[in-house]
Amino acid sequence: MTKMTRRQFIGQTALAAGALNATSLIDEGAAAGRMAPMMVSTWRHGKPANEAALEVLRTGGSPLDAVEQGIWVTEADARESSVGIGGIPNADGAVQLDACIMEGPGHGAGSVAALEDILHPISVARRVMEQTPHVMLVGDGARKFALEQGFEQVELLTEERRRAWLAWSEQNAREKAENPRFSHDTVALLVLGANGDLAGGCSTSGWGYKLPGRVGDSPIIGSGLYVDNEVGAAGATGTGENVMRYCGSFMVVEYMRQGLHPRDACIETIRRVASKDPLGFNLDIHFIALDKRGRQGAAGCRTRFDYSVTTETSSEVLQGAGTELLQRTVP
Ligand code: SD4
Repeated sequence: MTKMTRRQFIGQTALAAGALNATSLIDEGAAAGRMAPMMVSTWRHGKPANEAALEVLRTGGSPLDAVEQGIWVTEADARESSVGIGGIPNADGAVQLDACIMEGPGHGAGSVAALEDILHPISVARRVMEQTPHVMLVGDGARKFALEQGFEQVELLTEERRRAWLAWSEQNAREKAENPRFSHDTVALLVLGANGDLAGGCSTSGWGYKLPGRVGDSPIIGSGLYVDNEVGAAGATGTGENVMRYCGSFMVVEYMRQGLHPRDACIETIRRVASKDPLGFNLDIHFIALDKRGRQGAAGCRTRFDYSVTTETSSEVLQGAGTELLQRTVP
């Protein structure tokens, strides 16, 4: 029997992952080159964000507008414990938000981190990109900038989260260590416009009860998000510390540049990181990717990684490649 090359193996894993999505018409459409506009986002709750983004495109908005306004939906949903209002606070009981936005044409990027009191950090990130010579503002500086830009001050800590935080803060150090509060709702949203331009955004409240001032991967360009209009876009969710040490989203885009299908680019990124990291496949990292041709894919370190894909003709929650596929030995 002839030995499979690495590339052939990757092709096979793509087929296997494709089988997981057998009910989806999305990949078939992409093969026929008919899938722009397309929205891809993390998790099941990305679907309403995708649908809002599609509506923005339909009414003449740009991919960047679609990203921003799509993410508004998740940021404004107090039930989501990892994004915007209703996010789990830090160890001091303050909700600190991280977000970034990036557009393919011109490589504009804006970002905010550890931002308090503002409902839509994604919009503040866009203002940083459009109104300042900088890429990133953090903490009090970001908050001051947002207020100067006319953003309203909002109480982001809901009563439910305040009570949960109080109960958490009364635990002793050992109990806290045994019950880390990490939640999985970060929204990353990638948009391919009908004109072929890409944009992306990412927004989160991050690690629940994190140390005050802790910043994860989500607002870091190249880690939680990366967009290259020549190639594609990628976004991440999961334990930020394990993404930002490897520039995860940038790596996914670079694999797409080398010709990999978006799903294989996500798989290869996780495999490469796992091969270097002491945590191996226990990294808890997940990626979504969308290329310039309207092909999409996702992979994550868990048996199920749900992500959402929306086009003009369908809006679905799909399953990215999971650990079973990632752990198959590469010959
Ligand atoms: C972080 N990556 O702050 C974010 C959290 C996350 O799903 O994605 N949760 O590390």
